Amino acid sequence: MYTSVTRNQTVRILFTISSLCLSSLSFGQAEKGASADNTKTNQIVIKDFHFDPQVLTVKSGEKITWTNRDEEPHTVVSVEKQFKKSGPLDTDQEFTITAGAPGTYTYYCSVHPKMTGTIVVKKS
Ligand SMILES: [Cu+2]
Repeated sequence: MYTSVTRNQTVRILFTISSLCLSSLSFGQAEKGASADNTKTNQIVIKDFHFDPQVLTVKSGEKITWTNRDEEPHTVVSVEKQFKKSGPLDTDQEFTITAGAPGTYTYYCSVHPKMTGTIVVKKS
């Protein structure tokens, strides 16, 4: 008898929790839709001598921000000088560009030229 009551309560609590989750989920989506201002920022993290993600696909006009999470300084330099290069980024320092014309942009770190990454810009 006691166990069945407890189980009923557990079911009710689980149901309450799941409906709370559902309502916060739909609220989050509504909020996201309201703040559609076309200035999406795409993040690239520099960690352990790697650009992550290695290949990033963005739309023309979007922002791209690199953040250095290494203790070493790194730079972001376009192989074909298609965008402005960064200065040496210290730990936790950021560098931001705005994606230009559609195309494929490869870049590297001038301090460690084996570090490379690619940005694919699509039409917005
Ligand atoms: Cu580097």
